[in-house]
Amino acid sequence: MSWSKEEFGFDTRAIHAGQIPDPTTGAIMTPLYLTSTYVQSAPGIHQGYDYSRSGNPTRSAYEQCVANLESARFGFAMASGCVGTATIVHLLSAGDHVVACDDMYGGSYRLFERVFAKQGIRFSYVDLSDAGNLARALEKETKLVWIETPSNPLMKLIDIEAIVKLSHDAGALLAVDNTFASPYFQRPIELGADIVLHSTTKYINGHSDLIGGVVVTDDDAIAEQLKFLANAIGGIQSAFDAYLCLRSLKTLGVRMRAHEANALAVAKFLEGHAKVERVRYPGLPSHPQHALAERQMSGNSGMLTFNVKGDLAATRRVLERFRVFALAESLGGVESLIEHPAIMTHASLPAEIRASLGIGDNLIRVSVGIESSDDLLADLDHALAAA
Ligand code: P1T
Repeated sequence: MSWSKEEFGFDTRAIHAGQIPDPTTGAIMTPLYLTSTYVQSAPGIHQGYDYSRSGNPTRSAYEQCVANLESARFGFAMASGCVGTATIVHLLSAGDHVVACDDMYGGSYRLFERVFAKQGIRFSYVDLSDAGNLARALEKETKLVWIETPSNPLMKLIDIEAIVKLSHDAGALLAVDNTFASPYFQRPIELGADIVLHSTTKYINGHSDLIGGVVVTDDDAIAEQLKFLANAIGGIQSAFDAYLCLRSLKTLGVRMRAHEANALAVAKFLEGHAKVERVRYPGLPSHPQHALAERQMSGNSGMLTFNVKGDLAATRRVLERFRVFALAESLGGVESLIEHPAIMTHASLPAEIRASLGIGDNLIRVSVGIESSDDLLADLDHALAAA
């Protein structure tokens, strides 16, 4: 059964796509195939699987489901978001050029600058929240445009359709890191993007109990190359973690609706708080790109940032006072997390770049979970009193 988006809604596909009752037992849930290899009836004659780096039935079911939710045909489950990013950049060769957005996960920047730049791939970092800046940054050698929208941590949005057009006119592929929105709220491939990346550590798994990534495409030729790279490099996700992600996908819609409702309540509360200087949440009319958010996404996740009125010491006092929010890196889990980008998730960005972007000492990033919203607001109020 194809579980097409024309015929079935997102929540139905999240529960059924890529999955069939086990043919040998009728088990309704996809079994966890803990096997490295598969018995062949004659050399080269097997049932579609020969070695679990190349393919595993649990991983395949999950890859089909997540690709379906991104409105695409091919998914490649990787051991982490970073391996997914690296596998995409391995599509390029020495001498190629990449234009990337200026605000992104610090680990992606580190991978580009400290691993791939050494291998002869050049990167330019540009504020692509103004698509016109892309036209000025494209070069003859530009083979890939890399965007993260909403961006980590500044919640900037990038107009995917505008960037698709400029990238394709220049002969470059567009890859979108869709981690912050999740496929529930944003599907870049429907807007013309070539490749989507997720750190599935975040919303897709949603329970903060594994590290994973997935690369999705609807293009046969790109899929062929990604399949080759996933197997050749071997950064694939374990069957057990693929099983957990497949299980988590079933509640993705339910969780995202709950994250959105809580995040909107938190964003409004913070915007009205005397100790808060600024809130960045695309779901608020005060977000400079609120209109783009409404056009490009069907809603907003649990991610937001705010600036405390005060210096680093005041911000530290706030961060150390939470009781429900946990002070921790990562995001997208059912539990609320809070963190300090300059010291934690974005410490790998050079200080002068952080300063020029606006990742300052009083910036706090919040991943709003799905606890009772009153408890979250009370916790914020209690912590902010220390500012
Ligand atoms: O941690 P890993 O699964 O390898 O994913 C990397 C990654 C890629 N893209 C985005 C947008 C991300 O946020 C991340 C990881 N981010 C964090 C750990 C964080 O706290 O921001």
